[in-house]
Amino acid sequence: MATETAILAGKIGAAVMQASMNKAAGWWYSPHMAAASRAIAERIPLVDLVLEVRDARIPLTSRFEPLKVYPPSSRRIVVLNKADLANRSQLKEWISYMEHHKQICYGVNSHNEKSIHKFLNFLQAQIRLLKKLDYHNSTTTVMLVGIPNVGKSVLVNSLHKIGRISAAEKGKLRHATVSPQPCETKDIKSFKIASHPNVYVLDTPGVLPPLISEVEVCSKLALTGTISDCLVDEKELAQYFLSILNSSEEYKKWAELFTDGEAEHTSHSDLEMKSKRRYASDHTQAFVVDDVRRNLYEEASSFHGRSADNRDTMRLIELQLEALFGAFRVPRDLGEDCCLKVCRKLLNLYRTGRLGHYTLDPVPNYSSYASSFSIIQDII
Ligand SMILES: Nc1nc2c(ncn2[C@@H]2O[C@H](COP(=O)(O)OP(=O)(O)OP(=O)(O)O)[C@@H](O)[C@H]2O)c(=O)[nH]1
Ligand SMILES: [Mg+2]
Repeated sequence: MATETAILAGKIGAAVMQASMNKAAGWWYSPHMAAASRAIAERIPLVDLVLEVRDARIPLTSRFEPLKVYPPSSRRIVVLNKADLANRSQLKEWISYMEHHKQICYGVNSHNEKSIHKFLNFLQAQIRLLKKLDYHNSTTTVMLVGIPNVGKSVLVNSLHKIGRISAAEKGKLRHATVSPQPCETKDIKSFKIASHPNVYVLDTPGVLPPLISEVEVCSKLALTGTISDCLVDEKELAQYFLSILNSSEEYKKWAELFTDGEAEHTSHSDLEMKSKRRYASDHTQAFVVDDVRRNLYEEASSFHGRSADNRDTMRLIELQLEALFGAFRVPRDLGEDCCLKVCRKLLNLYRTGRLGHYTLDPVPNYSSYASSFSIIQDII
């Protein structure tokens, strides 16, 4: 990890750890989370299949601690959700790594119908294998577990929608509550995803470990949105993202979009100009995203500082944040608030996949880990 990335991760991680120790504030391991944890533990031995939903960007950091005591088995599937946000080749490597260690693993994008269709077929094949001769006469219960905000409820909704349609169920479509904020689901709820034979999935509240002792784990959870932004300094979080972006290859892919600044100077139709004026403050508009990419690319590629010098790389990050005021059309007269606005918009674009695909957990080296059972147990 580059030095400035490590320094920022350390600062953010320390703030999260501090907040996690202040139990009275209720930010961490709230009473509802403790109750959910007990309810999930009671149900694990009773359900047919457990889907451990993890965030594909952090396949290791987002593991669900309570499952650590169970060895890999055909009753447990690790689902790497938000596959659309992760680096594609590293996702493949992570899946091979898990399979190499006998852990069933599947990458999915819960917002994509085709991906859900494939996953549903895979799930039913696993259930058939599990139930064998009993398959046609039995009802199957599948429980989704995981840390907050990994997409359990979106996955449940998508499976319920597609499963219900393909099973020609006439019942009313139900919805699990979904939110970009963590800790939205408060109760365990059941949804039907197949008929003849019946398959039900249980959506559960996200549960974090009562204590996390590694700062890097905390900072990755904060960046991916697993824990609330109010626990950390959002400017530091935005800087942390920029340090990851600058040390990756992702921004270099934007070069072809902006050859010789053409994108800026091409003439636009009246309609286009009107639309640009109307939606100027909406940072999710394609033309704003393009401006953001161009500014980040131009600052990073024209920067002549020493990448090994922490002060130089922090200067680049400051230049990029400065340039983003214009790209996001944020006026500078709001003082501290305008900087916060820029940082929030930047984090939102990163978290919705508009600024590249990053896998923050490196895939372990097969050979060096193969002999260490305790380390593999920690990962799987
Ligand atoms: N890009 C992308 N976003 C996703 C995907 N799945 C979920 N999300 C987004 O992630 C956020 C959290 O989704 P939820 O389904 O509420 O997460 P959860 O695990 O149920 O969260 P808790 O109930 O708080 O534990 C929402 O903004 C979703 O739109 C996915 O596959 N890809
Ligand atoms: Mg939920």
